Amino acid sequence: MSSFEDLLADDGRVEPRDEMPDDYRRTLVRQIAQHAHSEIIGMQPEGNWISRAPSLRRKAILMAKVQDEAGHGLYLYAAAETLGVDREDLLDQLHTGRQKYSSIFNYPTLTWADVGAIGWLVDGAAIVNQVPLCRCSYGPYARAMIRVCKEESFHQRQGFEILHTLSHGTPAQRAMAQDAVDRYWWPALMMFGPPDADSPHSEQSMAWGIKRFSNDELRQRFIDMTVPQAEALGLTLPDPELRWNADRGHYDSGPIDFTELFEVIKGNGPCNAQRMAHRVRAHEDGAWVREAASAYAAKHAARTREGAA
Ligand code: BYC
Repeated sequence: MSSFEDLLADDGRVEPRDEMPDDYRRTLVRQIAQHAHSEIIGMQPEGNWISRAPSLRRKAILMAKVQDEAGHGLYLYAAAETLGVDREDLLDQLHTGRQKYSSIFNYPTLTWADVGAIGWLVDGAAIVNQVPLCRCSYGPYARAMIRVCKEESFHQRQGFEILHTLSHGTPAQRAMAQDAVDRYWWPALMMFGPPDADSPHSEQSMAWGIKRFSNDELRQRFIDMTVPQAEALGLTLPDPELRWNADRGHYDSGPIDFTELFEVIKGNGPCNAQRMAHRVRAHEDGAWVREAASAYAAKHAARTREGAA
């Protein structure tokens, strides 16, 4: 057995300088880069509401959350770089459509309640998916996930609290909360990816300890966790087939329209073009910041060298 296989068999962590198969490295770069891209594209739907948040308190909380997402992108690009790839190159692949980002961020945020639904459902789904990634076999990714999960859990609670306030407010606020949940429920379930039978990467990624559970297992875990929370909110989930199955010890649910997921992944979701155009524009507008930071770093390094001489 190679030392890589020994490490996996012992449930150890693979570190950047360890030997690893090329396909393992490629799979990690693909997943971590997609994850990083999702974090920074994920700033857009909520960023849309910063200037329209209903109070100063809500605005401050939302700004902090969106900044956290930029930070998650940063940890994840840094984790990807330990595998020998360049951040500029990853961003170029995002901007030219050669790398993906999560389908969920291609849906519009039409009302303030959508900010609540994103926090509760989207961050809730993200936590279910990401807690097992804290035990991922690649050390830098696993360690980045620990902090990300702590922050996601705050995000999920703030979304729940927004919806709780709205669902206990006026009839119009309650209707707004219900409408947001109706629109975000199915796309949140699609975040977990295609069903196991149609997931080309799952088997190998699980054998390598990158994924610890399959897409369908995590989706089921999310449904089981969320149904009682919807009851606590006094809101309904838009699936008439949702019911507790005592034999299975899980909630049964209705069929998911995966053709919608595949269409969104292909670029045909409601906001794909808008999200990408905004991202490319933001990157171009930020060129001067990157140039200034590089110039500062070069000066700083030169001064340190002079001081040492
Ligand atoms: N959207 O074989 P599969 C967040 C792709 S950020 C788009 O199951 P895998 C947050 C998949 O990439 C949320 N594409 O793949 C941020 C593959 O395509 P390629 C992001 C999807 O990798 C801000 C193909 O379909 N979280 O939470 O084994 C604010 C076949 O799929 C999707 C992560 O990235 C999708 N939903 O499993 C709030 C977590 N699903 O690469 C919240 C880390 C599948 O062959 N990633 N595809 O062209 C993962 O856990 C896994 O990559 C996935 C997919 C479970 C997503």
